[in-house]
Amino acid sequence: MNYPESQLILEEIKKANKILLNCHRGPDSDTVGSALSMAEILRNMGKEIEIICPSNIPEDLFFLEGSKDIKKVDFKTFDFSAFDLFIVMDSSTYGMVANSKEIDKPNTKIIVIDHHHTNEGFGSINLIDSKITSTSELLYKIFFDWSVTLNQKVATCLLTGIIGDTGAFQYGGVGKSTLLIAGELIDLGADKDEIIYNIYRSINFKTIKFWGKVIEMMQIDEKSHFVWSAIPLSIYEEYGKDSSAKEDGANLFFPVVKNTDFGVIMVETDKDILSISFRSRKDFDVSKIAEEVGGGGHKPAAGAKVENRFDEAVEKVLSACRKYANKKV
Ligand SMILES: [Mn+2]
Repeated sequence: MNYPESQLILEEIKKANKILLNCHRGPDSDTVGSALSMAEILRNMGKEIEIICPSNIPEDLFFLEGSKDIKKVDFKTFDFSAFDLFIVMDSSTYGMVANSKEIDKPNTKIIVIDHHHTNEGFGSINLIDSKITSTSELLYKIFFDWSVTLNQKVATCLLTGIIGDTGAFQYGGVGKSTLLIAGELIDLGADKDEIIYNIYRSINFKTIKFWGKVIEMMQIDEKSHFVWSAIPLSIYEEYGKDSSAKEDGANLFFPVVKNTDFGVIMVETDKDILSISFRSRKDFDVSKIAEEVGGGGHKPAAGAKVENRFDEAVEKVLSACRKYANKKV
């Protein structure tokens, strides 16, 4: 048994008929892989499942079966009453689930399964393991506790989540356990090459050009040892408004610059809404800065959303960066 909570969660699932699952705002491979694998396991148990998300699913994940059926909903108006249970995965706050801090949790019973160390434990059962590199890896361990068989579809979704959240096994925290689980998933039929091809080698030309702009506008703060780039809405729109361009660009260019501790990319994704990704180069904990501006995440990678006029929001983020950079957290 990996986790005592596994059984408690299974008991709640057995009691429920209609179960709701989520993908968090700005969905990534881990949240989509988690939701789709859980959906498959629960459907095989005879449950009726719906997956909801406040944002569009990125096209590079459409190779995952069922990804196009994930419903984009407005959490303000969505009717939760038809569901017996809401399993929330890979989301550290309810704001990350609903895409707004202003929206209250529904009355439906919530189970939280996550790996963010900033998770607020907002469910009635919370299984949070912040030592695990991805929620998909955590689910592998839960499914093991449940003694369920993983088919090829489940294996593919879980490996996609693991590869996405570890940057193809690059990030700190990846060790024997993650690699052994990845090996098991490949044995179960997950196609590593297909996953890599879809996630890392299927980039829109316009997005590449957007990254060119991001790099051109990148600045280095030599005193506080970080790089940053702030992209206004006009440029984001000019280059096609690709919803995953910021996250992917953050992974590629912001944790790699010599003589820095971290990098920050800020993109105005809608008028006066600044979406921010922080990436650490080595041991620096960027989740502290993200929390300072109302976000959260992990030590090597974190994010936030600041609603303010573009230049004011950028200034707010930069001053938080300088505050923590000088503290040497
Ligand atoms: Mn994750």
